[in-house]
Amino acid sequence: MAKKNKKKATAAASARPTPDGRGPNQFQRTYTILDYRLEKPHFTLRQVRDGGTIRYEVEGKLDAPVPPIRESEYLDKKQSIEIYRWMLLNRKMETALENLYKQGKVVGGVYFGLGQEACSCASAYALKPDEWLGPMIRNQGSLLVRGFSPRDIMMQYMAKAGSPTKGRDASSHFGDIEKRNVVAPISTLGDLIPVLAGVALGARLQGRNIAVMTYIGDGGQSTGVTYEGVNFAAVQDLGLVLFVENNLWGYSTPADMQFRVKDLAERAIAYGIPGVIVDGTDACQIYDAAHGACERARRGEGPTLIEAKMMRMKGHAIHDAAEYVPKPLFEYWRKRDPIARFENYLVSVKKWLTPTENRELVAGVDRQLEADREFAVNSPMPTPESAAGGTYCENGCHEIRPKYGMPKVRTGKSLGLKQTEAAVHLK
Ligand SMILES: Cc1ncc(C[n+]2csc(CCOP(=O)(O)OP(=O)(O)O)c2C)c(N)n1
Ligand SMILES: [Mg+2]
Repeated sequence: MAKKNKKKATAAASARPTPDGRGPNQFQRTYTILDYRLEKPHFTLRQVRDGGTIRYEVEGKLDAPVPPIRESEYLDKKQSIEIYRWMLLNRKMETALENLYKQGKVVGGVYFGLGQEACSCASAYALKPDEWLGPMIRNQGSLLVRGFSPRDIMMQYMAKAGSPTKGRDASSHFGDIEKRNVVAPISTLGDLIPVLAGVALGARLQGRNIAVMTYIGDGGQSTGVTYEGVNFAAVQDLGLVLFVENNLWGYSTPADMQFRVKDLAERAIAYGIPGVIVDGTDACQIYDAAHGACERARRGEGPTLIEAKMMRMKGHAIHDAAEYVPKPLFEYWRKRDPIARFENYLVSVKKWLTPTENRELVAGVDRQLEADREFAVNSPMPTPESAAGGTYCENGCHEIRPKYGMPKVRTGKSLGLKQTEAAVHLK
């Protein structure tokens, strides 16, 4: 008997792949990461110590030709033009905010999503109105898509009485749980992920599978709560659509010094969920990946992790001139500007917009922004006495009702799950 076992063990051992990789490979595991990109940028960032100073150098193929926009499997002409308009509004609103800051009208800092407009706008565009979004600071475009106006965001940065937080916060910490289904950004990186997973669980308990979308950066994805949140969503098959925005920098630390995996989408393998890579400067790729992930969420099949590769084209916030970023890296990504490329796609490739229609569209965005800027600048600051109100309600006049109420589902039947699975899902 012992002899027989020994033989088996030897057979198993000899079946292992040999270190040179030529041995039998039935133990070899292979996983697929869907990669939508038409270009795979290849460069590395190195930290160089130069006497007492530290700088970064970029090495790689920086003169590669700019790839075309990948045709969407889902977006039609009208939808594509709408996304393009959101992206323009996003960019031009941030330019207006920068000017307001320089005029001393902004209280606090300003954060920009320059170069990331396609990621913010085309992702949020894939959600249905009754689904949920949890944006981060660079996703001001997502806020616009969900129904906040540029004047809301401008008033917020100027801490005006009419701003979403009525002047109590001068940054991005606002949402709307009543109408727009937007969870306010949480500064502690990663914390939005379990919150959004919880929103999906809440909907599940009402008998519905919905898509919930949030974002995390290349720096923030290393936090423990990111792991906990995604893992929870994975085991419960919750419809979390997580965009990992790999913009190559977390503050002044390059992505190459943040993690050891080649692509952050590989993290999905360890969670046991699908991982997708997209070019974060291509609105069609962003939308298609988001749409696929949302549909999967709606079918109750669980979360998806989408890594969007792009570049933070400004510093961390307005105070940061990003001088540590090697200039050739900016030049490389400037050629991949998401708006210029999408404009070229719509006007020259698809011919969905004539040059005149495009000019009119851009002028319309400018007009809207000018009106909103005027409104925001001329709107009043909060009165000092208002600071004492609105935080705690003592009269019972601000009852916050749960949006979904008590659980309606006791089994997962309505979700098409087997009873045994239902028990797990509703635990
Ligand atoms: C848990 C946690 N650690 C540190 C910070 C401070 N912090 C705020 S933004 C930031 C950099 C984030 O980089 P990344 O996640 O790549 O996002 P990006 O700013 O590039 O969009 C850091 C370290 C924080 N807010 N939360
Ligand atoms: Mg980053």
